[in-house]
Amino acid sequence: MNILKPFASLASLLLISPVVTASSGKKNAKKPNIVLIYADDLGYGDLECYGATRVKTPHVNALARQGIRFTNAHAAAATSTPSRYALLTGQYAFRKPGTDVAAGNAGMIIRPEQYTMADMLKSAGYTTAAIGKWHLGLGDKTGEQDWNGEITPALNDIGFDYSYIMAATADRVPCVFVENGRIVGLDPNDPIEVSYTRPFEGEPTGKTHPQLLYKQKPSHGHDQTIVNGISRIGYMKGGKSAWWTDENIADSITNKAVRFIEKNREEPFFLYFATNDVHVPRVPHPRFRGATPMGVRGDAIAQFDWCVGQILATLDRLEIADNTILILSSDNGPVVDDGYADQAEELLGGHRPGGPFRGGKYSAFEAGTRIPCIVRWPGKIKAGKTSDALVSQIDWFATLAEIVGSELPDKAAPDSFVETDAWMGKDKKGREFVIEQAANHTLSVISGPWKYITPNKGPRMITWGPKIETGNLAEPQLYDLRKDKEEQHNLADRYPDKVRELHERITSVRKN
Ligand code: NG6
Ligand code: CA
Repeated sequence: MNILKPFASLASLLLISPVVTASSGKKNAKKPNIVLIYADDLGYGDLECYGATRVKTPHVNALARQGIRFTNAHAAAATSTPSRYALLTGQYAFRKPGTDVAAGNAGMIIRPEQYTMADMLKSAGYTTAAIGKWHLGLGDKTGEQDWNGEITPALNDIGFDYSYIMAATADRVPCVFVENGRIVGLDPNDPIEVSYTRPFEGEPTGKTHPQLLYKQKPSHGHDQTIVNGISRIGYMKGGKSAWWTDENIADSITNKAVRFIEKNREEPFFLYFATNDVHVPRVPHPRFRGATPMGVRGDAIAQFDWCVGQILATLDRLEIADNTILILSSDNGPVVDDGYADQAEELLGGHRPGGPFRGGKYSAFEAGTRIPCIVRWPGKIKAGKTSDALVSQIDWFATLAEIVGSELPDKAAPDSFVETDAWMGKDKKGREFVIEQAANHTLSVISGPWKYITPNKGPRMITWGPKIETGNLAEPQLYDLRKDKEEQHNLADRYPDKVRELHERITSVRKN
């Protein structure tokens, strides 16, 4: 593991092949494009190339055949906001208050003065875009955005030249797309209002008008403003011409992504493409309905695979696939019932969204943060590799910085290490340790075969809806993941020294 901060090292310069650009005729190091495909709530076991049999994912499978597929890769946290925060800033979310699952009207969590992955790539000459799910807040202060005008600060203040985003999640208002800080398709005669504190008078909600829920009903929570026959979290009024149609979200964001790639084909670009799939409410386009025997959750995976296929086809068509690093992963582990009665549970039929791992989204157990991760870079990364190296999304920042030869300012991406050798398949071990953050902020650490979960007094099962084991226990937990992937045998009593060592590791990371 290289813990040095990246600089334009010889290694990184060698990674970038010299080409002659048509326009200048000068010899130039043409930097690789970077496309980061980030799924939502997609579990370790949800893809065919990770063992799923009840859903076909041909495009992701192809990607895995052409690149390196990691079996020991981790998101920094078991929910979206902290995980994305860590990915884009290279700083653990537990260092920053206010990084828990954000409301749809949360103020921007990454502040303009922070140095993000997008800033880093922009300063290295990239044109940058964020398309899809955002969930890291917008505007200066929670609840004080100007939804009818320009929302500022927005993504252009943290390094993204272009953005086309959902403010939070599909189950949270406002249910609109925001393009470069402005709601798309808003009619000035029907201004939009958003609140997370009080309902708007006269506006039906899932609670007051359950008969209006013709598309999906909540199983827990999600009983506020109704959009498209589905009730959501939060209240919204007006702005009807701008409301999205859930069935079209995948198409809308994929079209924008394809257009961004087409437009920037000549110069290096960075595309952060964060899908809504497979988060709730799962409402795949009708052409994916019935694609799997698993109902909407399976069909949403098929739809996700289609999105991946569109991106791959675009890169091929424009003949830039060879000079594009494509990274595919998920923000946290899977959940089956996350608040809508969509039959995901009834139709699983033996499918294990978390693969062999225990727990799920929100959880300190492995399925919470052990996620699929594939990196493809034709000609640089050997095709068809599988790696057990311990890797984490927290390192993508520093790794990409090294690859593009970008020098990081002081204090930027403080928790991010260079993992280029693991990506290239040369380093088979990976990180010394990986820190995982559960929804209740319980920290765990993996080091070699060991996984340690810090003691905490929370309940064993989530109490507010999803049927997921939290991983909480008042005593320390120590598992040997090499022999006991499923975290069944707590060895803490047998190896007190290991427990102490790993606990200290967490304490020292926290302090630094
Ligand atoms: C929970 C929501 C869940 C999901 C999650 C965030 C309820 C009852 N449940 O609070 O549906 O939105 O937050 O998911 O409101 S995440 O993947 O964006 O982190
Ligand atoms: Ca998520």
